[in-house]
Amino acid sequence: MTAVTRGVAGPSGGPAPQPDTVPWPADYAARYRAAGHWADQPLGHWPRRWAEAHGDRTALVDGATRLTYRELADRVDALAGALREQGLCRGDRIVVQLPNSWEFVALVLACFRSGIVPVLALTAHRAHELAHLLRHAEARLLVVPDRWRDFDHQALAARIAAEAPGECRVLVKGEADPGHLDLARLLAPGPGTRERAAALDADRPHPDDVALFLLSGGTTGLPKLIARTHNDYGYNVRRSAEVSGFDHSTVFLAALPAGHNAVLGCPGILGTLHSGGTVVLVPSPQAATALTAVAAEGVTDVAVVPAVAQQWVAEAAGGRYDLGTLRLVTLGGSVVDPALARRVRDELGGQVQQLYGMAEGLLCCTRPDDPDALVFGTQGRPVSPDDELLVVDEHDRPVPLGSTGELLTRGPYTPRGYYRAAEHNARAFTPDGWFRTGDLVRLHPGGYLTVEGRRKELINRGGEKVSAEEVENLARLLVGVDRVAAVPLPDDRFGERVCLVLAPAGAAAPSLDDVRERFARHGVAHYKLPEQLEVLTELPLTPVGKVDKKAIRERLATEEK
Ligand code: OOB
Repeated sequence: MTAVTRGVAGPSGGPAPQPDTVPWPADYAARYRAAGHWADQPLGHWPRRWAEAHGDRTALVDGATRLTYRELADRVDALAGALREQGLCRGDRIVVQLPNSWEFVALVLACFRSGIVPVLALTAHRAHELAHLLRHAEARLLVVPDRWRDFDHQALAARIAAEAPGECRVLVKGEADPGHLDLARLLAPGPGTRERAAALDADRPHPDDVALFLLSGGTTGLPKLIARTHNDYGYNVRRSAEVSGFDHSTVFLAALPAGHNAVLGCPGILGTLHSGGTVVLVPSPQAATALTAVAAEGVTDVAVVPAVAQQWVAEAAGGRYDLGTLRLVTLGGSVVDPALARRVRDELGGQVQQLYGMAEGLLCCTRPDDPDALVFGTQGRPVSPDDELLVVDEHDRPVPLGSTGELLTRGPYTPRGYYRAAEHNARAFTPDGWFRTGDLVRLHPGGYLTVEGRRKELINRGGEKVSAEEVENLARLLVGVDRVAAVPLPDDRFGERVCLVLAPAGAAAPSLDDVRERFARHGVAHYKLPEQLEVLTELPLTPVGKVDKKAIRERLATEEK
């Protein structure tokens, strides 16, 4: 099993080994250290430090379970030690697929503490995605709930862990089957926890090591892994908490999946804990559940995608919930209609913050004291003074200020490449390290930006990103039609939905139900299943012979009218 390397240069004379990750160039790293962005501390010391500062305050609320900072730190130590005892080493990868729960938070922190690297999957993922993640990360452990929303995750995990290339065990939250590890047992502090914690202190990860892997929304076949280091993610968390005004009185509601960057660390769960506040975890963003939790726990801050905000506004109508404690409602992940953003402020209460970000790094947001024109009319400005933004045309030439172009970015928490993806990195990054976001934006005076569209081929379904290429590859494989295109179509509820376009060349076209059934049987996550099927005799082509998706979208749009 290879460890996650820091991309060091090869021995003199010999070819440099192919690094797993792409480091920041030394001059940039030096600058980020000198500016204090990179604290040069692994994140595993956080829970103990938080416990020293806020010991008896409530760190986490999950249903009837409430954990103080001290209890959280004890459980993190216990779990980190127990994972090491199971033979997991610093640099080993584990795939984590857990619903929002205090155990999820403790596990991520235990990974930071022990240098074991979590790959954050979604509970919606199924065999197709999980098998890929296990393979690509060469994971040694798959962490799942026993059952979740009527699905037997444990049985699926057993099957795909057995098919994984190396030895991969299964760790279960809930009732573990024989042969599987039991998360509750590993989390329980006991005799020996202290000694094991001391051993962890002696073998801490390096601050430039990978702390966690986030999944890219992805434009390619299968999700890429984004290696976030202790230094870079620590800054991401601290800085976003600072600009969002989080402090010890913050009560943050984690309603969207906690494995999403925005909920985990922008500032989200980690930013709240780092500020001494309280995190309330609910299993889903379902409006009644979430608003009940807001009222019951005195929630001050939430982060949601516009599609969820819309449901919350509808549910809150008539003043059914006491939402008077809300201070900041962060909207991000997909384009928000300014009219909805205003309704959020007027009907849920609190200030609105727009957040434009990506698992790849860059975060832009409006600030709590910004004037309405910026809060409702822009997606904010970068959180770090060292975020670099460049807006370019299709030939990578900078466009004039105020014109629309593709956003390229570099910065102290935007890694320079995906994990083990040299070929893709050559396309996704420029030779001098700019990440091509694929988003079309306009920059305004003062550094604020508006997102105008996108160049990349993905469908943004209520904040969940679906790669068009992935859907097309699946359609070719499972439907047996070569000429396919997946395009976004406008959707009232999710903003966009997945439309699959087929040109079956004489053969009979399958029905939408049939396609969905084949995708589901193949183990594809539900949110990627096509919601509309269009059959054409020919796919329109661009002058260079590529499928002309713009023409397809325009044609479908006129047909809808
Ligand atoms: C967040 O992260 P990802 O990695 O799921 O998706 C990133 C993409 C962006 O490139 C952009 O296309 C879109 O999602 N996006 C937005 C947006 N925020 C993200 N498009 C329009 N308006 C916005 N406010 O989605 C994410 C990660 C961290 C913080 C916030 C969002």
